[in-house]
Amino acid sequence: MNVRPVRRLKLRLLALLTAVTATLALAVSPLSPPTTAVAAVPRHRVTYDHYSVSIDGQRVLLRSAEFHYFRLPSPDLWRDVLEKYRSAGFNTVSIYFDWAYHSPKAGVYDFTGVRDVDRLLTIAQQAGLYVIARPGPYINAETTGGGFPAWLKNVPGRARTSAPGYTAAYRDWLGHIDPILARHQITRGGSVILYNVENEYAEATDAAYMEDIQKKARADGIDVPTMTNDCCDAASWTSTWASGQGAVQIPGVDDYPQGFDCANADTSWGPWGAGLTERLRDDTPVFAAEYQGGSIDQQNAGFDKCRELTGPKYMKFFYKSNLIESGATAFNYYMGFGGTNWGWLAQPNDVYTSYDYGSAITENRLLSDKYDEFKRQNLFLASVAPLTRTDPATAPASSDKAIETVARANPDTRTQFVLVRHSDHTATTDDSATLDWTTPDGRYQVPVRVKGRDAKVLIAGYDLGGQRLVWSNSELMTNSYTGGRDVAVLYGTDGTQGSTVLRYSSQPTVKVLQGSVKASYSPRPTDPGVPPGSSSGDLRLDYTHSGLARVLISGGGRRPLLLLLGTDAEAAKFWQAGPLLVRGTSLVRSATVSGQTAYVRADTAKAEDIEVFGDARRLVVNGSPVGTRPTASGSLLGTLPGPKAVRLPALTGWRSKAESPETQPAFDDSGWTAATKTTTESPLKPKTPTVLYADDYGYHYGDVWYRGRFTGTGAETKVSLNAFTGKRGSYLVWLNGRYLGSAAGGVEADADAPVNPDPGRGDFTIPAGLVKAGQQAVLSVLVENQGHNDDWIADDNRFKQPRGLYAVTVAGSDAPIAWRIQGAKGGENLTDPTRGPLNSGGLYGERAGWHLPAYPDGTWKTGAATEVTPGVTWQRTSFRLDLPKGQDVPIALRFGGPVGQGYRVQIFLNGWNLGQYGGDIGPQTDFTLPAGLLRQHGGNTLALAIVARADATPAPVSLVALDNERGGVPVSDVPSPSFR
Ligand code: IPT
Repeated sequence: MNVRPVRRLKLRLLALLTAVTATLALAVSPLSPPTTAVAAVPRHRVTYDHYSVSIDGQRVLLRSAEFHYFRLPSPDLWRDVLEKYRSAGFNTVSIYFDWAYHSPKAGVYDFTGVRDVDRLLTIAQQAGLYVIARPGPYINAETTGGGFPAWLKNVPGRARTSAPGYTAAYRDWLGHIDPILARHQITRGGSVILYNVENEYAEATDAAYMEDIQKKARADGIDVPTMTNDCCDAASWTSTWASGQGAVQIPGVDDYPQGFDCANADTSWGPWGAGLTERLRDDTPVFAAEYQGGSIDQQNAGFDKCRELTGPKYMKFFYKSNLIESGATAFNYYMGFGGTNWGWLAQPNDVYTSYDYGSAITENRLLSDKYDEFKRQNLFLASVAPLTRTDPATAPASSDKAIETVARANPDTRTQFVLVRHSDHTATTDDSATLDWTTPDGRYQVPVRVKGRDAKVLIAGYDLGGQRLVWSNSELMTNSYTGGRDVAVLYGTDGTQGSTVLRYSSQPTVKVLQGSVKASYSPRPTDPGVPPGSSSGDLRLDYTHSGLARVLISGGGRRPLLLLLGTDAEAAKFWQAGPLLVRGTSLVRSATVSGQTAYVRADTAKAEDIEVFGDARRLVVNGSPVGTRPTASGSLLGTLPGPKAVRLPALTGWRSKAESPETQPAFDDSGWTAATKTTTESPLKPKTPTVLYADDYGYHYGDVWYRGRFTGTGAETKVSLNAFTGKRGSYLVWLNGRYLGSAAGGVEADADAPVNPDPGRGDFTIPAGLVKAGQQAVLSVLVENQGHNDDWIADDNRFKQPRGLYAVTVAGSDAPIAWRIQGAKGGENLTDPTRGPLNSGGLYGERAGWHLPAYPDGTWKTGAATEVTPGVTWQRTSFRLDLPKGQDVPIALRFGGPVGQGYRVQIFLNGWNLGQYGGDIGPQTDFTLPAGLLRQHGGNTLALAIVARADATPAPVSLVALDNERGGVPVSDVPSPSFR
């Protein structure tokens, strides 16, 4: 993201479950549900109108969250996360496809292993999710180059326009990705339902380009509707692609009402606006193409602060307000799970290694309180079909001006949805009011209370299965017909009063099974349509939201209803899985019923109860029969075991070795690339006689070494350098083997104003006598390329900012300097295609395979590197894990103490670069070691490359288990080639 276009108002604000007796013969149940024969692939049709998207003519409310496979390099874990999405009530996942992740070199593409997006799309479908496919070509997403491969910096023509060079390049990308997406479209039996064209494309407004992406997509077989995400609100951006040349079928809008100031999470409240998704066309649904689900951490506050910034209070107020005020029926929350900027995936100006994003599902795949809130809201949206077609309606008057209401109604069912919130949207007070509510079933005085920052969506006139819900001041979470009865979960703020009114044709029988609930029945002979003398009337239940109350209602002319009335926390214990409602466990992944056996897949962090509501008499969880007893609620109650305790090994047996031989004058660099080019595609022209930009020589990611030879005059006093590294980067300088020091690298030279002449200037004093007259001197410079700028505003000045040396002068000499450059071994011709282009750079150890498993480090010094000197020092060890099978134990590498200063550490697990630690980089001390890359049952190799700018004592590291769940998904080891 770019912070520069301050003229845009909103963007200006950026700166800112008892022991159980088994009663049933368990032996009769098989341990897995019977599999059904594979049917012919069904094909479906996606349409849309003013109200919603429809699939095969059925309106569907799209509940999506964003997921980046490229930030989780372990395909089996894609299933874990996507199942967690589904269990939170999402029915859709939105996925960016990152061009840079797949293409090391123009014309070269890889869709295998961790890059197997065909497998990803199959898993998404198996998890029961529709897919919004977002292949760019530009994606932003705080990923290096905004998804553009760095080789594109060498392609002439402005990126994100119809310039011929760029056009040929993006058409090649789309030519590779589109056919994969096409065969996974819902129209061909897959689950891709929408195709996102470009990303927040506003600044270049090249309509022919927008049109061509769509033409290309159609030619490649894309037949689902096209869409786009317009940045941030229709009023401030020049183009929405809602009409005219380049228009998409369903234009959408991005909204980030909380902005990104995680450091001020406790005080931020909507600095970027009300977060109301605009209607861009009358014949398409209102689409929240990206709606803030977390935040980047621009202040290095740590992602827990970002989770707080975008926590349940924010979600309740902003998400519910947007639902009712804007009438949107398609929501994509960015992000549901953020993941990891492993390797050189980060766009360094906005993010560090972790892309946790303060999401509902943490980087280590744990479920947060935000996950509970998504579940409460999503299950509501999923249960109540009338929400897919609503118009603004007259809202009930509030007796107290501190509380306001906003309403929508479904024109067919007349079901009403009333938003209740503080009139002062920032208020944190506790207020009560009475609503004078004319519902479809009569006029009522409804008590409401808003305690602190909150918002509620109340419902009236709703056919809840076989029931008639007249109104409730509790919020509905879910309702379903299961086990021969309607079952509904309603909830409200702990300690607040709750009332629910249901309509019957005669007085029903009410049994309070748990909790304290008062029931009263009042006939309503005067209701319209009710014959005089009839006893049709209202059953009113009054209670306090406290723990969980259970009420069974039967008779009254309707099928039985079980009402479960709880607090927010009690509601969050429920899972709607397939034909079952389940209470308890840390996660219910899926459920089926076959015969009278319920097959449930669930995770447990401790031994706890599981309660299952549905047509089942026996229970099998994770393939094991569970003893249960029937309850008065008609459910089955059993107890599940927790996980076995896990002990992680201590990291011992270290060996270390310093390298940086490149600093020595006699080092043989004859195999390096001579930096002799005199032209570059970068709009920023170098201040050196030959181009020294790393990308121009095919060295795109990670560290780059330079060696420059010149003949000494003996009068040299100072060397002045300038290098671009991206934010968080430095460069280190040696002359004739002597370390001269380091400087912070430049991020970019200003694109609009005259070029910043000193983006990353460093001046280094040359000690007298170091350079001798007439003798050859050798400058050695290690430049840390932290990743590439994005192209948010379609500005080559920004995207094509170089990495590497930009200016070099030696005071006291005008002798020509002959430069050689060395980055990742092989450059664009990958030597390690398994791990891909972003895994490793040009450190000596990386070029020599020191990061790889089985590298022979037997001659290295024993012990960890406790003291390092400027330059690069490696330490390696190996450890074995044998974690209990059928458990999910997310493990991280933890650096002890405060974040280390003056050095950074590149972390390699089994050869995979899992991030960078250090004070220059960010606040992060825990680094995710994802299962799959981490061999859970076998040997692992850990290699740390320490790049020190000064003498330093590196922080000690240890393995930590961040959770322990019985359950999870099976995870196989990701192939990790060894040193050969
Ligand atoms: C929006 C981008 O579309 C998305 O790719 C990501 O960068 C997100 O921002 C921030 O994480 S742009 C919007 C915030 C201006």
